[in-house]
Amino acid sequence: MKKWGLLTGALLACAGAAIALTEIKIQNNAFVPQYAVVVKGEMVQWTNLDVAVHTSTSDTGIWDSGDLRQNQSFKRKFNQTGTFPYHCKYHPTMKGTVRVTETAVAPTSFGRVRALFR
Ligand SMILES: [Cu+2]
Repeated sequence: MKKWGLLTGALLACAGAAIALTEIKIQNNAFVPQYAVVVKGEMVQWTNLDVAVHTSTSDTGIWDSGDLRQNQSFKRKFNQTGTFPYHCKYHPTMKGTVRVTETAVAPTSFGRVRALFR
């Protein structure tokens, strides 16, 4: 039942033609998924589920979420194509990448998504 509710919500969000939102969880000192592919103009939202404070900080200084406490989120719209690596300021092992494409990538297996980052 809950699953269907979530699915319906996602479909309604699409029907409303709102800006697509890709959600990245920060959980157990990791970004999940670590690799995200979005289309130009879409939003990415990071939500920290850990008790520890984390950040989403661009490796090249493009963005910095500031401190995200548990259940806090940070949203950013990606208007340029490219590959954008980021990390957590407090935990150097926490790394992630957002890849922004010009057009939608067809539904992919993890392998195909991974291949985009090579
Ligand atoms: Cu962290």
